Amino acid sequence: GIVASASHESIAGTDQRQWVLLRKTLGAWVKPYLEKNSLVVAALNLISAHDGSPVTYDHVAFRTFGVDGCGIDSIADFFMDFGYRKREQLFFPGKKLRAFWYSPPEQFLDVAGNGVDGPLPRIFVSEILVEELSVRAQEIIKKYTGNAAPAIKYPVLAGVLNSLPWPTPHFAEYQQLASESEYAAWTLVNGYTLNHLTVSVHRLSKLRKIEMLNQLLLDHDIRLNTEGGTLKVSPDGGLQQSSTVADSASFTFADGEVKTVPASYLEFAERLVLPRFKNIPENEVREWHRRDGFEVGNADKIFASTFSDQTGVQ
Ligand code: OOG
Ligand code: NI
Repeated sequence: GIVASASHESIAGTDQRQWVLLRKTLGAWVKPYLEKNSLVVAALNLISAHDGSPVTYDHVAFRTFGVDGCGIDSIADFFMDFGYRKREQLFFPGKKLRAFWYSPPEQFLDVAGNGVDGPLPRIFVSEILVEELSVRAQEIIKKYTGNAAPAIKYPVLAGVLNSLPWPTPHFAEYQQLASESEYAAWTLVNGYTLNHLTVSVHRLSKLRKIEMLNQLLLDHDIRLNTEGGTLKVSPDGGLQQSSTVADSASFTFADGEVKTVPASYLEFAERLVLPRFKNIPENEVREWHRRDGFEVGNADKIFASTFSDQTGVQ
């Protein structure tokens, strides 16, 4: 009796610590992202100033190279170990990309709290299909992914400490990659840093409709990604997304060249109540009553948030 209950208690205790560590890790990932991306901070401050509700996150996203153990699983394993569940694959043949999304432990879908202390975000991880790129691009990528040891065993550390897991690249290689895939070029100089955070729009109060939020941002000169139109709407209408254009950062390449490269961006997602739950009173609607998941057609356009024709930085 005593032994059994003691061991049961200690398991429950371990469980608690697990969620604290997960939240602190997410918080540590957000910190350098906010330090590097002043446009994101400006957008978040604007939202806070115009809306009384806590700002919470729908999802966070990462980019990876699908080769040498540096792909989707390198980052997803951490979240799976901490209770996340692997969900659908999304495929982008034109961009030579694929992605998976991961859902958080269900008990944390609707908890109260601000930022990473609120509802746990979904995780979206993509990878570039390296073997489908040109021989030259593959050579460049593999030169770095092949030299990512020992850091590649600890991608979470590289991410939260904002430190590239591979050697500093040369500018000519970066340029060469960018001419073939701006996604690959971004990943080469940003590694496991957060690609974007996404504000959960329907959990806001005054700004809980995404068209109102977009207008507020535009009125304050915060530029939004216009690829395929500012508002991205899934065919079923239930998932509506928009995003800022990426910030830029100064990067010192291995050959000493200092250049401006794209950094990260902020996204916004409104999930509408599913048709079968449309009669539920508004104050009883929970996250699981809403459109879940992602949408290839939306995502395809959101990727462009870091591309030069959106950022205006060559
Ligand atoms: C991810 C773009 C897709 C979404 O929510 O569909 C996306 C990226 O830019 O790496 O974020
Ligand atoms: Ni996203």
